[in-house]
Amino acid sequence: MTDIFSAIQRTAIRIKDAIDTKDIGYSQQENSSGETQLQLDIKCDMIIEEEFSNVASIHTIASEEKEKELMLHKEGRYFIAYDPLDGSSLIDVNLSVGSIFGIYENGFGAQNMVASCYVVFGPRVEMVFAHNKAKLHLLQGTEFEFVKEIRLNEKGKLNAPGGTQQNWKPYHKELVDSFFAEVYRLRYSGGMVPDLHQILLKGGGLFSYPGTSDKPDGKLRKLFEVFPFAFIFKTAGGEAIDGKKDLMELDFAHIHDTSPCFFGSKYEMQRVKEVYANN
Ligand code: FDP
Ligand code: ZN
Repeated sequence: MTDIFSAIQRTAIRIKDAIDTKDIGYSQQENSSGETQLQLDIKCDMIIEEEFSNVASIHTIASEEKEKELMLHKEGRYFIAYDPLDGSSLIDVNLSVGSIFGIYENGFGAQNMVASCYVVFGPRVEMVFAHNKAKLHLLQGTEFEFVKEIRLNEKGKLNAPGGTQQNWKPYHKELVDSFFAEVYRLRYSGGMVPDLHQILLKGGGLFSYPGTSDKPDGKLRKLFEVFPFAFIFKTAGGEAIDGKKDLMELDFAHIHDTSPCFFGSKYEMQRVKEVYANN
């Protein structure tokens, strides 16, 4: 796995450079979810594909920006699903974005996940890699230095509610409001990576992206976004559910499938389960 960890570090340094220097205009292409790709989305996808092509232990990759999976090395064991530039719609306003990597063994699927990683491109570049523990690293020059292990508290103070409020179910609105009534603070940038990174580093809270009337299965993608963060939250002592079930127990049918998702510390997840159990 060290070779994969090193390859991700190289991609992070190259993506950081691309964010700093490349044109951010729209391309003429759409990705599999029907979103118009930025030239930068395509560039970052290419960087990751290039770096992973040099790692013999990687069997197959699947990218949020590619329609289909791509086999790289027949003899490899690992299957990596990645979102090259999550939150790329925030690039033009200079908010933080990220890359997400789910590392699976012998095939994609939550049950096969063995490690997970994301990189946040903010004022500084940070990386969280979860295997047995969730560990924070900071880019200093050309090296990632270990900073600390991430552990969530039992209860947090932040509330990050995703999705269009008009399309929320009434009980979901009550759930979100119940945390504000307990003086949780609103924190939502619209970038999954920085929004979840904030909850992880501030000790806990709730990030929710529910099923809505227009998107019953939510927006966030299982293989590239939901499973990788579920693995990290669980490794850090938190929980990750779809409302009722542990996200890591979900199946997937297609690589671009989505799921409603809730991430946080134990206290908030207990409330989510209570509310969703009755609905
Ligand atoms: P984006 O479309 O900008 O890539 O990946 C999906 C995502 O961003 C997440 O990063 C983010 O959490 C979510 O969409 C935000 O969606 P809403 O605008 O519907 O809140
Ligand atoms: Zn994304």
